[in-house]
Amino acid sequence: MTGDILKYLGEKEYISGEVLAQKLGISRVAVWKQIQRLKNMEYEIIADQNLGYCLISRPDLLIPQEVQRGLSTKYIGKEIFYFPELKSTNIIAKEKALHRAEGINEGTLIITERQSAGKGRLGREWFSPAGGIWLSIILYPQLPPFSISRITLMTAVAVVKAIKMCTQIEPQIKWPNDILINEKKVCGILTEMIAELDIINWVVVGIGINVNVDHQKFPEDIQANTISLKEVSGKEVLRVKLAQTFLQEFEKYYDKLRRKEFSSILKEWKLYSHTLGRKIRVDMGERIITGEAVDINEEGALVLKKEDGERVEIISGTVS
Ligand code: BT5
Repeated sequence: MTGDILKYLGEKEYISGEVLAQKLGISRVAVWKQIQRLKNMEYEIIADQNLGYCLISRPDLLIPQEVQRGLSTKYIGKEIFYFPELKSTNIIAKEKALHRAEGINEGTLIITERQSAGKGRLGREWFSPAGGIWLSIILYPQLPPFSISRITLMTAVAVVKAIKMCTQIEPQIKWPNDILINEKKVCGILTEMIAELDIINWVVVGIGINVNVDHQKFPEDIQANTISLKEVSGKEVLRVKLAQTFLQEFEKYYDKLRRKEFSSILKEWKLYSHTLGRKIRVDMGERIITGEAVDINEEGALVLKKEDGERVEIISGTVS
């Protein structure tokens, strides 16, 4: 309902309570109540006895009416479930993804202001205080299960592009799912899926970006390796704008992936790579391999050249 009133509330121009009431088909008292509700949501609105109401500024909250305002995507973010706080957007997204038949469509988003139990890979924690972008996207790609690595890689490219477009900062991608600025982690991606032998049932892509977060709020042991966009740019970054830009880029690259144009995405990925050409150590859980990162192949796997010259392809692991 507050979404409806926002359609008519002119930015920096007045509209009378009476006209608003007529347009919405509600009483003037009901209009007043809606205005109070918007003010509680940090919309700055002034009221003048003769002129009516005027919207002065909008909050930088990731609420659906703000994220969807001016969003030019075709299907990513058409449906948004917003929570001021929750455990993990990936948990909710995975529950929702099961309900495709009941109208949960490709591109549905779960967004929150903070997570109390944000998840990283392999059961690791993801710290998600207020000020970041913590969201998950539900996808139903008609692609074989191995494409999951490609989805993570294309998401990383979309994040880098969006950060570049909104802040002029150019981050780097550490294979497979970290975005770094000055060698410190600013964003992580968690891609989860359920698949059958040859087809994916659903994918949930979780993205966490430290936008206006103070990294000193993180536990001491990770402070030295983390950073936020605000800390790099020296000022707050508009989260709504960044989220919209990311969603637009995400849709563009996901469409390319579906059109089987992964090669061109991979080319861009390589431009932003932090990993290629370095001597690295990959922890794969049951074993650790060291060598030089020489390539990312067409399936999104990391190609490592060991000291004895043997080349190995690694599908998932933690690089250091
Ligand atoms: C990741 O895991 O990097 C995936 C993070 C995905 C987070 C998003 S937020 C929205 C969605 N909902 C969720 O519950 N999750 C997703 P991994 O590569 O395993 O890295 C985890 C490690 O990153 C931790 O062990 C910490 O060392 C570090 N870390 C935790 N929180 C961080 C933060 N906010 N910024 C930078 N590094 C962090």
